[in-house]
Formats: sequence, C-alpha cells, structure tokens
Amino acid sequence: MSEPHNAERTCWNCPAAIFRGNVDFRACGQSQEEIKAQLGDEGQIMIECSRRPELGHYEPTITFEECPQWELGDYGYQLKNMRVMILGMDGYLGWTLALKLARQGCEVSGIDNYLRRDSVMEKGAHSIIPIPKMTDRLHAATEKFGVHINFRRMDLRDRQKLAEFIDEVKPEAIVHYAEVPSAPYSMVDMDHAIYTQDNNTLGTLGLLWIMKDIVPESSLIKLGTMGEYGAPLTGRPLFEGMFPADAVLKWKDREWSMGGEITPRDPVSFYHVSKVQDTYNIYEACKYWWLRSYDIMQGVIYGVHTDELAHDDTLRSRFDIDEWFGTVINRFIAQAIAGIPLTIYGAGEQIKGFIALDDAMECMVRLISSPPEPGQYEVVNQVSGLYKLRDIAETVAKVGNEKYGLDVEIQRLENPRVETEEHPFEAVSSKLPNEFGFEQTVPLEKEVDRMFQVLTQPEMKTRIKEKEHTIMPKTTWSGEKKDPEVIERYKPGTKDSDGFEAVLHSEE
Ligand code: USQ
Repeated sequence: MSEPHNAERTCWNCPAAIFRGNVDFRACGQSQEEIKAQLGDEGQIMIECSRRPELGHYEPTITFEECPQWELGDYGYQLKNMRVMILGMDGYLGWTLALKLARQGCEVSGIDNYLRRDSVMEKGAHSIIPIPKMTDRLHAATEKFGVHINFRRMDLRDRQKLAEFIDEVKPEAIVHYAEVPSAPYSMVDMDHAIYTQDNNTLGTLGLLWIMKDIVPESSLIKLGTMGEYGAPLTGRPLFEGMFPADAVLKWKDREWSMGGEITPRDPVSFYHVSKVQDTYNIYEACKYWWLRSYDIMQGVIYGVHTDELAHDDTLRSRFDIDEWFGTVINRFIAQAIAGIPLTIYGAGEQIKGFIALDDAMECMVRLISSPPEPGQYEVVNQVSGLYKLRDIAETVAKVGNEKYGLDVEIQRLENPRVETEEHPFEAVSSKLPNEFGFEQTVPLEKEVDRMFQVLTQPEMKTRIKEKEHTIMPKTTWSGEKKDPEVIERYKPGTKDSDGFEAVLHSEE
C-alpha cells in the first residue's frame, strides 16, 4: 500500500497547533518554506498544542504519522473526533457530507436556513427524492449510525448567532456550502440577482471576519466552481487557480513571469460572479490574517449514491430537476424517465468538468483531513471527467434504453443562457490525485445507472410526473420569460460528435 497522502504533514497543518513566537506568515503561504529555513535553526517558531498541553512549547515538527491525535482511517490520517462545521447542511451536498463525516468519527455540527427547500418551492417544484424534515433526518442518522449531529437553524448572514455557535463549537474545519448554487436563479430578476450576491458574497465575507476573531486556526473548505474560469476561446488551460511557475506573459517583445498570480476569471452568470468575489475575499483574508483555505473549483455534480445515503431511504439526500436547481445530468435522467426529450441548450458542444457525488465527497474528506498551513490559500479543481453535453445526452439515452427499456429522444433548445457553445477545453486537476490521494471510483455510466435505479421506482416516477412542468427552461439571461424554441429533435446515435476534444491533466 502506498503511504497515506498526509502522513508527512506536520503541526504546521494541524488545527490544534497554536503558533507562538515572532513569525509573520503574511505572504499567503508562498514564502513559508523560506520562513522555516531562516528561522528553523534559531528555534523561533514555537507552538503549543491545544490537544496535548502536556507538551508545553515545542517546534512544529511532529508528523501526523507520529502524533497520537491523528489516526489512520479510510482516507489517510484523520484527526480524532475532528470538529467539523458544515454551513448549508440541509442541501444536496451538505447532508451527504454530514453523514459521511459523522461516520468517519468527526464531531459534526452545522447550520442551514432552508433556503434550498424554500426556493425550490418558489419554483413550484420539489425534491424528486422525498427528504424528511431536519429533525427527522437527525434522528434517522442517530438511529441508523449511532451518530449525533449538532444542528442549528440559522442564516449565514445572522452574524451574531453564527459567531456564537462557532465560539461554542470551536470547529477545526468549516465546510462552506451555504450559498445559492444556481446560475438560472441568479438571472431571474433584480431581486434574485441581488439576493444571490448578498447571501453568497457578504455571507462569506462575514464568515471570514468571524473566523479571524474566533477560530483563526480552523481551515475554511469553501465551495467555488469551475464556472469561475469560463471557457477561454484561446484554449488556454484552466489551471488550479494560479498560473504555474513557468507561465509567461509576452507583450511587445518583453516578457514577465506569471507564476503564482491568480488566473483570469470569466464567470457565466451573476451566481458565478459571486463565487469569483468570494475567491478574492478569501485570498485576501488568508494574506491579511493568516487564515487558511482550500477553495474548491467543483465541476457540475451529479448522482445519488454514497454508502451512507444508500443505507436507508430516510437518509437520502435531495434530488432536483427543475430549471433552476437541477444540474444537467440529474435533469436528463428525470427527462428520460418522464418521456421528455433530453433538453440540450444550444449547440450542445459545450464542454464542462463533472464529478459524481460519491467522488466529490471523498475529495472533501481528504481535503478536510489534510488542512492547509496558516496563511495558505490553495485552489483545487475538483473534477473527475470532462464531457460534451451532447455526449452526456447520448450516455443517458444509452443506459436508459439498454437497461431500463426507455425510448429516449434528444432535443436541442434555443439556449436560454449566454455562454460559449463551441470551445476548446483543457483543464488541470492535479492536486487532488497527487497531493491528496484521490482516485476516481465512479465512472459516468455507473452513476447514471444508479440514478436510473433509484428514480425509476414508482414513487419517484410519480414525483417526477407531478413536477414535469418545472423542467423546461423559462429563465433567460436577457431577463425575458419565455418558452425556448426547439431547434431540432433527434434519436440518440444518429449524430456524429465532432469539434473540440477536451483535455484533462491530472499528472503532477
Ligand atoms: N444545460 C443543458 N440542458 C439543461 C440544463 C443545462 O444543456 O437542461 C447546460 C447548460 O447550458 C450548461 C451546462 O449544461 O452549459 C451545465 O448546466 P448546469 O445547470 O448543470 O450547471 P451550471 O449552471 O453550470 O451550475 C452547476 C451548479 C453550480 C456549480 C456549477 C459547476 O448548479 O452550483 O457551480 O454547476 S460549473 O458548471 O463547473 O461551473
């Protein structure tokens, strides 16, 4: 077996370490090696351990492998009973992660204001997989797994209450999912756009101040999006947040190194803009206050399966298919079941990064258990495959037809969004596999099959039928509300896919 990904990490990465001594980290992690080299011999970097006070003052050199507070688990070394707070715990990802972490032995706490439930209701839709109310979910988790999750109903922007809860729990990692997740929602009208940016950007900014004051040693594991980068027509690769060391800018016969600079962002909705603003706020907070963060550029997520969710129907996470909150693969599955031709927006040559729910959760556990160092702001691109929308429609149709006897058609609709419909796409996702030991376990077809298995159950089919009127996109980027025109309708397997090929770099 290869060595666990975080065995060699040290007190520098541990949230229990309280740094003492004259150290200025304010270089956003970039000059830490230098600081350590300069000061190490003189022993000026001293820490105390909040978990092991008996050690007194010492140099931060104990590795996770050596420290009895870190135990070997399924995903490398994990801090015993690590206190993890999930903001947005009632959502698709939040609930799934809460169960996984609780089962891994973490002390899980969380907040939610039920925004997702409310805004799906505002759309006139519901979660196709029925989900119990939070109190019942918490009971089910205790009953099935013997775990206790500490939940408070709370708005992220209720800063006083949030600060009190954080002070009470003193989380060692904070996972931030408490944002409006939908591009179409943010484009409905002025109020929805302002709500999205207020909740997301100002909510996160407030959180950063609270963390600075109460838990500066906790890591912020923040959900960003691959959509922050856009899809550059030049084909320039989408690096992990910053340009690599050997990137160069040339202009008028001169050149400059771009290494370490934040790469350009080109968001595709007011929602995506809110994530870009978060990026800068978090980057700055790490620089000014030595906070530490992994900013995750996650691809489009899909799927229904993790071991915990599949354990019992009462533990399932939500599954949306409406035009605001359904992500594309989840929507295609429901459409195939409802007999609606799969709705490709525009040319269908758009290429996106994707990741299955189960794989995304594994990435999260690995990131949480290998925290950044003080001052470190690190971007990871969390995708496991790049696909063209047309090809995804073909895969869903194929599985639906071959395994579930569904006669699936595909339709191309006039695109309600403003987005590039034909473009090269080269993305880098190298940190998760190489630095955190992540290996993709869920191929697209496998998860598509699992989704059909769950969603073709009679109750789910009825729930899809009840809400099929929420599937067609009516929210356009121009602000106009209208039904889209159908450009063409075709049978799967009758079109050749040509154009650009996606390239994913996962090597070191
Ligand atoms: N699309 C279709 N047909 C549909 C729905 C969508 O062709 O019925 C297309 C869209 O035009 C877009 C792509 O599929 O090109 C993805 O759309 P989506 O709604 O599945 O995902 P998106 O709006 O990009 O947002 C989702 C999540 C968001 C997350 C983002 C990751 O809602 O929270 O940040 O995926 S990423 O796309 O990489 O930015």
